[in-house]
Amino acid sequence: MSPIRALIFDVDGTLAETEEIHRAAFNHVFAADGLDWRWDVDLYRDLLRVTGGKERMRRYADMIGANLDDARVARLHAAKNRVYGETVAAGACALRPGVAGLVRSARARGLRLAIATTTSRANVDALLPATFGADGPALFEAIVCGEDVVAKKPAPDAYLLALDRLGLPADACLAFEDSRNGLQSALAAGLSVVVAPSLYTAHERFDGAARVLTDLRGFDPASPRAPD
Ligand code: XBP
Ligand code: MG
Repeated sequence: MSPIRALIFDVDGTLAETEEIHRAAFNHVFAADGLDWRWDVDLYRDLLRVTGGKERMRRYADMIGANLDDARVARLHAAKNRVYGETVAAGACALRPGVAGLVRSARARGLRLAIATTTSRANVDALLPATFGADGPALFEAIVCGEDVVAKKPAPDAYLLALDRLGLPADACLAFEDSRNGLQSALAAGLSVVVAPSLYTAHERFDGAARVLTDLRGFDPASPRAPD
């Protein structure tokens, strides 16, 4: 196995517990747009099997037999992301335990950092400075978002594009994920994957992960696999 040269992070649920903020923002814009939709925690857990906010709304409309045209999906999604961005910028979200330490220590050791997410770029642009500080975006040399790929997770596209932008083979990188969809995406791109399940993914199965951890506190990228 090659030495690890880069760490590639998922965003939602991995860097921070953002999904409750997404859910609240969805519910806010549904009400503001005159829809009587309300996604509670149990329903949202189920809907999170569909990655991407637009795709999630379309799936829900299909589930309940509602007609939601593309223009309305786009409008609701943009409004949801605005509410999400404002909420995150106001300081509503912190990094998960261990993330700041891992990112800073990796940088200090010369490891390169990237992001592979299916969320929208606007959401990443809001989250990184609000959580890491003003230099947050500059910490990551490649940031692949939902708009950058044809197929969202669990397809490998986001990770393959991140590897391409880093110019590194999969066996020189480690992926960090919180969900089964994300794990499958990273595995399909040939990566070793460390999973720290989040609020919405604790019930999922993570077959194939190199490690499944409560959180990233104390994680050493030089020893990604659990001792035998
Ligand atoms: C998680 C997702 C995203 C967010 C919302 O992405 O599935 O869809 O819930 O994002 P990841 P958008 O864990 O890969 O970061 O509404 O911007 O699509
Ligand atoms: Mg995630």
